[in-house]
Amino acid sequence: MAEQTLGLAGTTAWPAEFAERYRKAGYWVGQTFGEALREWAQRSGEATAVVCGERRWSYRELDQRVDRLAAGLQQLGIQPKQRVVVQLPNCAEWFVVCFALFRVGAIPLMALPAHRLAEIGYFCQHSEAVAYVIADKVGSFDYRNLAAEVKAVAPTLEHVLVVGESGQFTALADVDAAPSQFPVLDPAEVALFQLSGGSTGVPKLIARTHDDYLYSVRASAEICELDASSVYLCVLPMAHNFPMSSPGTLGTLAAGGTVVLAPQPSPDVAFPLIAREGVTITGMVPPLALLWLDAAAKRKAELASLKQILVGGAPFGADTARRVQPELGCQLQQVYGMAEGLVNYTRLNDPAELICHTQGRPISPLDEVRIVDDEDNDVPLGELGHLITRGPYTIRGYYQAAEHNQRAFTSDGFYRTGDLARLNAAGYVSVEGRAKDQINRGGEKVAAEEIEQHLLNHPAIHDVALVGLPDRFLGERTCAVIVSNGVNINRREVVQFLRSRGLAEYKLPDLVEIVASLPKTGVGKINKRLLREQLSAGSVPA
Ligand code: OOB
Repeated sequence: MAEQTLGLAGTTAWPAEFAERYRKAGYWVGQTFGEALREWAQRSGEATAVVCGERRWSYRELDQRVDRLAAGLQQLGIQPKQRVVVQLPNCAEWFVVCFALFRVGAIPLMALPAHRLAEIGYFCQHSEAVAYVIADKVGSFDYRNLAAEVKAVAPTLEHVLVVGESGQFTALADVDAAPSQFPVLDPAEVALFQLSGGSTGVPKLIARTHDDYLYSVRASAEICELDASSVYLCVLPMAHNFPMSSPGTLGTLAAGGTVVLAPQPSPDVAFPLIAREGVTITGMVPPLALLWLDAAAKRKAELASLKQILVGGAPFGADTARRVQPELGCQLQQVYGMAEGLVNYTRLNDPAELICHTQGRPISPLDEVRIVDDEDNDVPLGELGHLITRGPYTIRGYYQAAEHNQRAFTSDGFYRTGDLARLNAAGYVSVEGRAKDQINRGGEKVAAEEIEQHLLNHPAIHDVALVGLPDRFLGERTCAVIVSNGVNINRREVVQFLRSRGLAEYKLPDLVEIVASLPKTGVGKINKRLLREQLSAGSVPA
């Protein structure tokens, strides 16, 4: 059977019978994000939608700003289905940019502030982006310099739009026009690109539709019991799927609540914001939760308004999970999700046992979660295996990646998460490991192969394996195990080399080990399991 595609070439659609099922169940409601914001503005008009520093925008004001920018983008010549890479720190403009793109039918690609030339250059090339949106500077890093480098490698890029001082580029503030006619869009079409944590040489792009993403947003808001009185503090980078949609900033707006943007996640910045704005809910990765727990010992009073905190993105130990309620004074919700789709939550009224020991159950009654063995056979209930899934907001294929999709999805459309997990009789998931070649560095995903391929370009490196080693704070940290060409090489040089290739800082190896040889499997692949064991035991042949 010919594979169905969405309107955008290189995307994979749900088979018609599944799409019909998701519509019939009332999950795909046939609304675009542009229309959704209009509805929220009509409903919540003067209520505060976004707080960013001293700025407070009502829903009406946000909607009006989006209209003006959308009209300005149309005047620039931005067309439906064109791709735009958006790389902004946590700021109110991010909403205006994304929703304006939604309204004109252009497709934002959700880049993270940490990305550099290697990543952004690739995103622009692979998505054939026509525009790139940045902030002028964050701390000492000048994104305009990065944009100049990106322009040189991305021939399709026509516009660089800058929040702040534009330098040689176009100021976002100048992209402004009186609201006009916006195109009628198909909600079943691609709304945005999320990024895969990946396990291969290059990051994969995840095309999410208006129908599927809005469903996950609304359903998440419901599960987390958000309403107009909810105040969500966004401490993680806002373009990431977790703080964006699980339930995140979009879930909060869908519920009529208020989003407060934190420029940084540290207790010194976040706690005073919680006290000032009466924050009721936030979401974070486990290392940050540890920091907050430690800080709360002396500053619990500042957290008085906090009702719940979502923790996910990486394993959160049961012992730490148990500390949340007594030490932060709020309910914990564990979240196990992925940018590809499937998100699980523990529910607010679940027993402590489930909240501390599982990563929750899926959002949707139509999420299909299976635990299988190496041959894709279902394992008995409660046994450990590979988690595969399909459902109303889980993609059926990565963008423009036909070959990789053969491996990443089963022939009947289940996404292979690469996670090892078990299910209980109530459908709750416990994530216990990983089969994919990825390191989860406190929630930040590092694809081993991507870093290895860069390192193999170094003249002193003969062979290399990137592995994760246990870390008390991050859960795992990265170690590049190198067989040299007889020339000395140390961590400083390795890091410098990867930086010069434009890699994001979080991908730079925490440790470098030089060894005489790497253990191999029977078929000659590097045996990473054995290597990790040898490293832990200090028994690698040096
Ligand atoms: C979230 O999304 P991604 O795309 O950055 O990473 C997904 C991967 C999962 O396949 C799993 O390996 C890991 O991150 N993961 C967890 C976890 N949550 C995610 N591993 C253990 N325990 C957890 N609770 O990380 C993400 C997306 C939406 C909501 C929450 C997290």
